[in-house]
Amino acid sequence: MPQLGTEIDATLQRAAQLAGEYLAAHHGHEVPVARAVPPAELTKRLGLALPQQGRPLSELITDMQQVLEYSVRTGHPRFFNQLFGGFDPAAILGEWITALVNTSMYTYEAAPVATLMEVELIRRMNRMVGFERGEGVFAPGGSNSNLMAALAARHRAFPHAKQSGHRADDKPVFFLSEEAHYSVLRAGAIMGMGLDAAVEVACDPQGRMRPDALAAAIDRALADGRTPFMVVATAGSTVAGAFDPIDAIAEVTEPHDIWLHVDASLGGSVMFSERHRQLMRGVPRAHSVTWNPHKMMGVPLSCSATLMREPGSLRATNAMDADYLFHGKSDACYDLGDLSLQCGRRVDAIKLWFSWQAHGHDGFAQRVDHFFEMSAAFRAELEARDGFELVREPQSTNVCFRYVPPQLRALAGEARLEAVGACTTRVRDLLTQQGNFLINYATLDGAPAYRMALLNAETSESDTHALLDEIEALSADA
Ligand code: ABU
Repeated sequence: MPQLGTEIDATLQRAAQLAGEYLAAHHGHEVPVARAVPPAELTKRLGLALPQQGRPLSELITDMQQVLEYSVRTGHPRFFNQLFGGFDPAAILGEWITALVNTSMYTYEAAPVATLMEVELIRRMNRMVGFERGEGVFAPGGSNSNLMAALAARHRAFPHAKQSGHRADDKPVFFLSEEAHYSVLRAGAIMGMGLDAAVEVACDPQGRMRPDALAAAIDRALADGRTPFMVVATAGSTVAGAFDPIDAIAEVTEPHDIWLHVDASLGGSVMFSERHRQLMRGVPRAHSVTWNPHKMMGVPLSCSATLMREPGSLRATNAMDADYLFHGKSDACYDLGDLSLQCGRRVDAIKLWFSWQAHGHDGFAQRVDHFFEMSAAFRAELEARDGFELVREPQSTNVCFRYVPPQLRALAGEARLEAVGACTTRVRDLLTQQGNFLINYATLDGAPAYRMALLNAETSESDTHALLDEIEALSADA
């Protein structure tokens, strides 16, 4: 056993020092974003075998150094690959405290402080989306929150399903845009109604669900004897960052009394911004919202709020009243376990609470505005350079584009699209091998396009210009 106050102190102090050096190194661009080492080679270098006998705590500092060396530096200013990036010292402090107090979110008695923090955060986030009486919990990610919303929607339409499953005449059907996150589709499979229960609705050229196409799809489903029970609007789509028109969609769903869920995993944070919250106009008309503080708010993964307009929805859907845990008082509003899909549930509230204390509402608003400004500046830079083409008119923090190098500019039509798409994936592979930038791509309108995610507060304009310089250089031979 390590001696309290000696080995633990010394090891944690050394770990804190290394953490500081780690963050400073990528902040100063002294290190690559990632080292692209194939799995077999990395396995060899890491020496992953598990020992029979334990090792001294102080020795694990070497292991920590290895983890830091070979992990992708998602806090690096040139990490653009996912819908998160950067680092937040206050949230990291909260995460460290979370591990230190190590508890589970099912009962107030096991997690009094974290429960009260979660209740306060959920209350605030609910108010921000216009759910004055709402309820909610944190979930392990946006996919899980979307599933919870789908289960609540299903429970409202088919309450018998919880006890006895679906009946032959239920014929459930739900609707999502063709650019919605795959977790929404998958919810149909998980709920046992199958992927065929999902209808993908056409989008406009910016990637927003078309309300007229939704209305037509609902009419067709009703004519076929199916029961529409949920429409999922997306606020900040995964690839294009598009915001579906929630108000117009609610105009379609309300006459049919269909549950409206808003997957605002990416976009929920626009509610901080006076300038940009209009993108979510109509959200108080939704029944549920998914909102990920681990995206635009920069809180470490995972942190996803599942918000419900009507109190009681989650408990009615998920409660099992396990006596051994809740002791007959599972309706106590501070025992959150019966609201969630998990039993043991990690604490995600503390890191967000700490981050909110450090930034305040106004700090988050500035952060969101800053990302939108970076996105506008990046768009302008693409326009100013020869050969760069926007694939979608950006609506938020994602900018999707292709680069047409001089040698491909004479091509036209399908041949051009195919050649430029192939060049995009080759150059992206080269960028990943080099490790100085990490940027993702996705197929849009028939060919791969770069997806620039501007969600990293460490990134400066010179980082984004350096990326474009590198794409130009690598495309010359690709
Ligand atoms: N779960 C959606 C986010 C995926 C991404 O970071 O690209």
